[in-house]
Amino acid sequence: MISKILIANRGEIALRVLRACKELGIATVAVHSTADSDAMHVRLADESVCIGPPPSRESYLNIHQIVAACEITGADAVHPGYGFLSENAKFADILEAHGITFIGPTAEHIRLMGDKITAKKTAEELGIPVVPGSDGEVKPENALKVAREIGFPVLIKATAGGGGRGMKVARTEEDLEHAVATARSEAAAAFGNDAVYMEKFLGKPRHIEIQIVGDGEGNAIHLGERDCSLQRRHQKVWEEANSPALNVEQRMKIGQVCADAMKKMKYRGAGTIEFLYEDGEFYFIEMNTRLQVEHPITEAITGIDLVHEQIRVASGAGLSVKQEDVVFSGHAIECRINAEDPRTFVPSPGTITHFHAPGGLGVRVDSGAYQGYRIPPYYDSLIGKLIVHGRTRVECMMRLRRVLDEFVIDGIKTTLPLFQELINNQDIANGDYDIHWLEHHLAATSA
Ligand code: MV4
Repeated sequence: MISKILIANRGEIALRVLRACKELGIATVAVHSTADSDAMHVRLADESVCIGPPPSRESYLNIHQIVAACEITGADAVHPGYGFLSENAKFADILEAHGITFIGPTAEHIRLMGDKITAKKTAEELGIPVVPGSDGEVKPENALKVAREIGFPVLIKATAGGGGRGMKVARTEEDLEHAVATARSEAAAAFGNDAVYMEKFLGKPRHIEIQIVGDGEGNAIHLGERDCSLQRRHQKVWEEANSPALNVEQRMKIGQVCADAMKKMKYRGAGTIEFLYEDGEFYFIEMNTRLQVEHPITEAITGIDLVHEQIRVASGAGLSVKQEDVVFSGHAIECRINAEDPRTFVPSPGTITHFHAPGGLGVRVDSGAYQGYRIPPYYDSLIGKLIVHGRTRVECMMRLRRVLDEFVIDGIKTTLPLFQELINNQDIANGDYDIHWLEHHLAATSA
């Protein structure tokens, strides 16, 4: 049984994890850089350890400091949150070597899914539909042959990439050589690994991801999908559960395919299987072996606390529910609130002079911000997540409109006005959007 969890993260997710630990009666250790000494999760934790100066590589990414903090406090488990070390297989290995439980998948599964070529091969072997593409790595000498077999346009992707990093489109044979060479050199520079692979380029897909949880012993469940198509430069802005594009049959079918795949690989912990969805077909692109930012909308429609499940599984207690116990109820939308200019998205750090979070039935605000809190300039600009639930999508949108007008954050610029615009847009009201919609909308309305 886990007795003390060190939360190796910051901001809203550190607070979110801390809340789950407290509900389970587990002691909490917060770690923070010198820039985060007055953060909410530090104030609420049972203990806190300063692990370094503001730069992430000297604090939240510093494995030695985090392990030392475990030794000092006697923490017997670490929750990595998302980002930072959450998908760092070496970190998972080092913790296990110190007898500290890593609340997440095995290092082996992190590595398997972190390499996008092995991830895709594994998905295909497990019966998950994938994007048509190369069988493994593509090199300059075989690129043209592979591209002709796939059919243009094609997308070149870095195997060590993910999240949109290191992708190049080739629309014709003339574009191909340059696209492959550029992708390889950028991948080598960004990831220290120049291996690339090729896929059929899908032009107008939605981004739909399936939440799964496994107990590491062959049981696994799915918790439905999230539609994350409203993105800007690969940063998700607005996410929904359910997807407006799916019906119940599609949801259950793709969910079961994913759950069965996770049973076969004896996956442990929470994971997200990412698809592109176009013309009624699902195409696997990546798997994330971590809790995701947008997990609260899945919690809203299922009533299941995903961090509770992660901690239960890590402590060997197994899943708290069986698939037949999972009930999907209603619709939820998450708006990511960033300390950024709502038009230019330029970061806007500074001190919050007024902070009034909205409330009422079906309203959740996950944020570590408070009146007088100073948003540091060193980390990503997410300051909170607004999650709204309704019995239907219409009711959810009505509630979201009211909540956006109630939310007060003064002293810094935030992206709240962007959502007040989106909530009144006809395409959004109709759920009629794909992965390019938001950038096209922003370009069309900024002119
Ligand atoms: C694609 C694609 C089109 N065709 N793969 C971007 C991040 C990573 N999740 C994979 N991504 C894409 N892969 C094929 N074969 C388009 C994207 C893509 C994208 C995907 C999801 C959400 C937003 C996106 C924005 C640009 C490109």
